[in-house]
Amino acid sequence: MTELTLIIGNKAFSSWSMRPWLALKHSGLPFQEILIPLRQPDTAARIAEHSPSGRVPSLRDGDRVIWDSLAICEYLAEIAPAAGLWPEDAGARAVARSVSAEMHSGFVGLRTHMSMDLKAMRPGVGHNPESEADIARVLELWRATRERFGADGPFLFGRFSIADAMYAPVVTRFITYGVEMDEVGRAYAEAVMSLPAMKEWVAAAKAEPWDIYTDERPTGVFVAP
Ligand SMILES: N[C@@H](CCC(=O)N[C@@H](CS)C(=O)NCC(=O)O)C(=O)O
Repeated sequence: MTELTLIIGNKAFSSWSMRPWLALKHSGLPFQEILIPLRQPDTAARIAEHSPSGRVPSLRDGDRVIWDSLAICEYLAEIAPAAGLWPEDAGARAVARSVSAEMHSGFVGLRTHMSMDLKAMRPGVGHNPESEADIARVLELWRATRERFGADGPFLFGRFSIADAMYAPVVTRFITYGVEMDEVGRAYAEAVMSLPAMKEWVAAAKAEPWDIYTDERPTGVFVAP
């Protein structure tokens, strides 16, 4: 088996990179990572060496290059079937794929007004009708999946799945921007933040030297509840 290499952006800011990294950690497959800091003079040239889309994340497996977060997660589910990255039950798996695709293609209000930032707390910033509508939908989605599929563990489909990897950066956004969550949301956020892989990613993010978002002044340093 060839060694996998995941090419990612800054851990503090690249939410798309966090998702397959968490899935890869969960798979147990050994991998190397190459971190390319975003918004630097050589960023585009460096990403172009690894990703035909000019975006990270990208995964290299021998002569295969897989780009785009969800495609990478799907690939990992195929090469590491024992990791159970999708729920076993076909019905649950279909819903897990639906909520993952919904995250991947939607929630523009949330992504635009509440960018992931694992270095800062900005309670109150970014709250507007678009982001609030997305927040309501996310909380409803978490409640519905937990209620229907969550009996076997604290994650959306019980045990950790790609759906949780997709929503992990939403959890950190809710913390950074002081989003009020219901009880189900708070418990789910705690489960995600308690994952050893998540702790490792957040610690590395906080130690990074780069700052990207200088326009809004943080009111504190990111701390998971
Ligand atoms: N749909 C893509 C989105 C990837 C994306 O937008 N990545 C950003 C970083 S989070 C990027 O590479 N931006 C290029 C740049 O900032 O130069 C995915 O799911 O992987």
